[in-house]
Amino acid sequence: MGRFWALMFLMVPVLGVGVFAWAIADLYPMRNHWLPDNINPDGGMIDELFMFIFYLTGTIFIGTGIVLFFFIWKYDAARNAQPVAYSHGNHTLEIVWSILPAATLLFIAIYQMSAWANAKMERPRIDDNQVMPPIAEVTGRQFEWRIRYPGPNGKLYDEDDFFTVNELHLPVQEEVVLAIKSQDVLHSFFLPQLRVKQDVVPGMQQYIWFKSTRTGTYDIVCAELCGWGHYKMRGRVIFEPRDKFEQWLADESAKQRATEYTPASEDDE
Ligand SMILES: [Cu+2]
Repeated sequence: MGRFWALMFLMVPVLGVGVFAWAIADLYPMRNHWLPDNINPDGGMIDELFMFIFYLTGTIFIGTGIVLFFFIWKYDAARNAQPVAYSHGNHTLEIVWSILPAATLLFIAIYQMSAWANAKMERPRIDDNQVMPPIAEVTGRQFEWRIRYPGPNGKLYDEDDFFTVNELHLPVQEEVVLAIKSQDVLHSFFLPQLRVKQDVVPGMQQYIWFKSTRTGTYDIVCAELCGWGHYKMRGRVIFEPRDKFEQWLADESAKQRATEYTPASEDDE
């Protein structure tokens, strides 16, 4: 019976690796289950890092799966008359299995530093070496993304700002900065096709930046379980050429101004 369970344990790495290989090969019925198209020039670095860690952990997973199988197979109680013996440990072995993971983690920490700096520390700068101001502000709240745009005066955070919900318009082929924050709980602002993901922490003002090389409509997803309606906290990001983007800004702002304006009736006087 013990050998049956040994084979069952072996199924975990076999099926686990099989499913991943199937998805990477993009075969039916696992079409489009692997990474979506990358439309950010800086996203390649993130993908490389992702694949490196994926293959590293994958190899360790396969190795430990095989070792586990071997021990369950070999030391099946039904086939071993000798009772279990306990050892008091092996110092050399303990040092080896402490140093190896520590060195691996240290290596990953150093290896990913430039990707981290690029994505999270070095905010793009404009001509006079000032940090690039945000083009819009995104606020996560249960359960939507509320987006604030500067109105006709081009300045964010004043009375002519206007708002959209779950619809983020941005210019294509240029670096953009977004201010992001949360109104209530932890959310995570995730743009899968741009390889951008940032936790949104209540009480913190954060900035993210990226560039799209492709026009079109892509997903905005919340990647942090934030309550019962987490599943529906999704939006669209629409990349369009600069002139179309500016046209949209003007139209949307005018539209919202028109609905906001309620003339005072003479009876109120
Ligand atoms: Cu959320």
